[in-house]
Amino acid sequence: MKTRRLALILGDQLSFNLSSLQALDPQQDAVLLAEVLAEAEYVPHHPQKIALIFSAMRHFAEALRERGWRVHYVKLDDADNRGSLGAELQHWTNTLQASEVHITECGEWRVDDALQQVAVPITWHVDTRFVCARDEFVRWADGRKQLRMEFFYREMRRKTGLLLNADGTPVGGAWNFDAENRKALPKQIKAPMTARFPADAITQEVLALVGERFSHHYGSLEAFDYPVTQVEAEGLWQHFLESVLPAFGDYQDAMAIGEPFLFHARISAALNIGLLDVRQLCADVEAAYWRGQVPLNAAEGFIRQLIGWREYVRGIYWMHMPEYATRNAFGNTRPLPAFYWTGQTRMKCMSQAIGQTLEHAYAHHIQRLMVTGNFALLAGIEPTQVCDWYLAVYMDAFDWVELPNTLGMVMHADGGYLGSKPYCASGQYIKRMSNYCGSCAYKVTESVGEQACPFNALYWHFLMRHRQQLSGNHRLGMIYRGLEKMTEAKQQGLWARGEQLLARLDAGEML
Ligand code: DLZ
Ligand code: SF4
Repeated sequence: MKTRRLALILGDQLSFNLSSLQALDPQQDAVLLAEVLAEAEYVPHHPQKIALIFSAMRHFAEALRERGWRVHYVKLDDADNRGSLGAELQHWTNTLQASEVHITECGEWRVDDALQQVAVPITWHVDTRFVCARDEFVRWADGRKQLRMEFFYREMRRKTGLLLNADGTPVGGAWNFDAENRKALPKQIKAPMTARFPADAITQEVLALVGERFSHHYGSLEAFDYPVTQVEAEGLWQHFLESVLPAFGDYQDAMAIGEPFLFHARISAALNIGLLDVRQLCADVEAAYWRGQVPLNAAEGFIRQLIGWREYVRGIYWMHMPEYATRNAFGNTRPLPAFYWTGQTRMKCMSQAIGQTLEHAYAHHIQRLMVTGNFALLAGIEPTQVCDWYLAVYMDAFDWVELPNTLGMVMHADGGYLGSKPYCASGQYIKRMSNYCGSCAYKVTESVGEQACPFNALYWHFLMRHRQQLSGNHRLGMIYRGLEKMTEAKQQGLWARGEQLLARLDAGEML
């Protein structure tokens, strides 16, 4: 039978309610999914990330078949695999003599651009899995000189009705309870067990394939235990809701040696590839709050990440790509240190954050922002190299979410467009939020000298070298006043130690 219409479903579009699927008819139309080398290799993705995407794609294809769809599935090791999404789309459109091609808008500008080059007419569908459509965000941003997440978030709260009183005011009398989310982990508190999902036959086959083909990428496959179907992802989510969420609000910024997950949900990868639905997650968290199972700071903080920050960065991404990716407000040129790929550094915080990243393709928000990200910011690493690293090593990293977070929030390379101040911090912050410093080779209480924590001098060096750009920022005013009050000798000492550390990085030395 001749195919009337063909839907191409990408590796991060594994949702049964996907808009392109809804436009088609399982009785007559067909679906295409393709594992291709171009997508697996354009950055050296962590093997667990490739395994997750391939396994979830294969499970999704099976589930579609069970629902009566005609599915054409291209495996990476098929003899005639054409290597790229564009080439597969062209081939299958011709072979099936498809009269129309339907695609839900891509998550990545690069993929969107590549598919636009294919000589087939494409009907694009809005990605309704997001609360805020791309054009709706542009309308919201239009005419605003500076965008702020907080105002966008309030719009989204009003739009969804989440955590609102009957009169439209926010529950608890405030929109945002961020100040209550900053507790360090007390010694006696243990992180709950994480939910693990053993590999079935499909996942085992994928793990073997990925192990064989991508062993040259950094990161290990061994600990792969991630949900690969909607049902499993729902299991991970329910585990979080019941056992973890109540403490999430208090300890979401905390870090501890040997504790890669703490009170984090670990659902971001499942959510970003479409196995979970953002509206459902928010509804569940709100219901848990109304039932009295979770405190307001935990519920609000969680919902803010989903309908606030997550949608906000996506809006910014699509409004400013591809130009956004080239921004480099500090003019950084330093290459990414080799230890980002190996974790071999004497800085305990960095070796812990990078080590668990290699083991699990996961680190939580504060590890990414205030440890590996903070170091890259202070050390003046070239932003695109930092972005490519984050995109490669994290299981949940897709360009629309990773790029604004890394380039804008971590590196402040957009000059403060996305966030109002750079998230620069000395070792003191890491000491407060973790137990890393106690067993570090460096002394967090010292800023100069061989034993001194590198974050300390690099922090002041960063502030000194960008004084012109940053001293007018009112959120850094107090810090710059502190700097002015230091003696000339102290400033010179910090500068010299900073220069020494940067020279070591330039010489390829391990810190
Ligand atoms: C990240 C990724 C990988 C590793 N492999 C594939 C693939 O084989 N096929 C596919 O359709 N998508 C893959 N992806 C996701 C895309 O690279 C891209 O990041 C998303 O589709 C966002 O547009
Ligand atoms: Fe990190 Fe400095 Fe603490 Fe060591 S002393 S763990 S380098 S913050």
